[in-house]
Amino acid sequence: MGFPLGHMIPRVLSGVQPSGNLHIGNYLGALTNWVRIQHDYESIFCIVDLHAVTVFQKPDELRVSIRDLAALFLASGIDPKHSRIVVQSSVPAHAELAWLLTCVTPMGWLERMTQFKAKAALQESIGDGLFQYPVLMAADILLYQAAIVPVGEDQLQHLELTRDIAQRFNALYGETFVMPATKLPAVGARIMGLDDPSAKMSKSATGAGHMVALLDPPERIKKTIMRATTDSGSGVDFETMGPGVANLLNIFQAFADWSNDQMRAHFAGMRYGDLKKQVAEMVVSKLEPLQARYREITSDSGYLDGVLRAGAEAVTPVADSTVRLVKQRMGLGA
Ligand code: AQP
Repeated sequence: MGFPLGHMIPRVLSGVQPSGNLHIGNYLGALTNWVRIQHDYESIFCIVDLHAVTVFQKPDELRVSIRDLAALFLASGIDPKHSRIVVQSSVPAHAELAWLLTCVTPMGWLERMTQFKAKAALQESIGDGLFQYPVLMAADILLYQAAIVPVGEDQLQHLELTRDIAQRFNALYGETFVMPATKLPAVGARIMGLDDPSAKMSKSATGAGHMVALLDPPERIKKTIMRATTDSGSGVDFETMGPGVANLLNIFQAFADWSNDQMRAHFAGMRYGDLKKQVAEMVVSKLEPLQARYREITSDSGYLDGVLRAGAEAVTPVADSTVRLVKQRMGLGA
């Protein structure tokens, strides 16, 4: 299936955790960007289940989430004839490289990670895996010598750390890793919670009106958006608008792919109720076909198995050769 990974053209790597319902933030911040650029590169998209278990996941639910996420990648437009869809835990080299990189990563670097601080604050007991999360992410990227990593804004700090780790390794042991560049989407890099536009939309948030999940039925999507927090104004004013209104406009623009001028011409002065209605209609119209494709894909479990098997088989030789090189550089092995 597809061409063998040969590194003739630069590689793209990105991933999503199967840690809950995928939302429009994940979709606009990551997936649509992946789909847009996938054919310009050798593309690898991971279901990062080893990241998901840095906080407790119910095993039966996790098993289902992994497959659901793979189906959502496909339904969003990832082309399995070209791109590789890989379940992280099915390629052992991810964990092996993560350990080797842990040994060159100062703890102080990890203590500065804002996502660790935010997630740790929500846990009663903090697992070491949560602390090491960014090193595993660095391993995911460096394992495939990825040149481009398309992510949302919340991952910028982790990408910076990945480059620091790669640089440190290269300085200690000689040139080994390609330096990965971050690729943010032009619009939609940070979608905020609909109930609280000061916090990013997040799978693990529990508020009822917080997010629109990709598989939410149309009525629910409309209800969530119609209830979204705005501000004390009544009509869209591009100069003075608060974060809630800006978030709704951002969501519309990212889905519609409109220019700033088009947005201003269309929405300036519009009443908040009408703005919400139009945002809801736009989101529903874009998610309905995705949901139909998702249902089709999940009705054929053999197809999904084949895609995941082909993905793991294609990337394993690349991953293994990087680990071999790293171990050789470090003086490990017989
Ligand atoms: N709100 C967001 N806006 C834009 N992009 C976002 N991403 C996440 N939230 C937003 C991007 O989605 C990709 C996958 O994210 P992830 O599942 O690996 O982890 P996350 O960033 O921690 O996402 P969540 O939704 O907040 O999940 P939980 O609650 O499980 O931690 C990344 O490219 C990310 O930038």
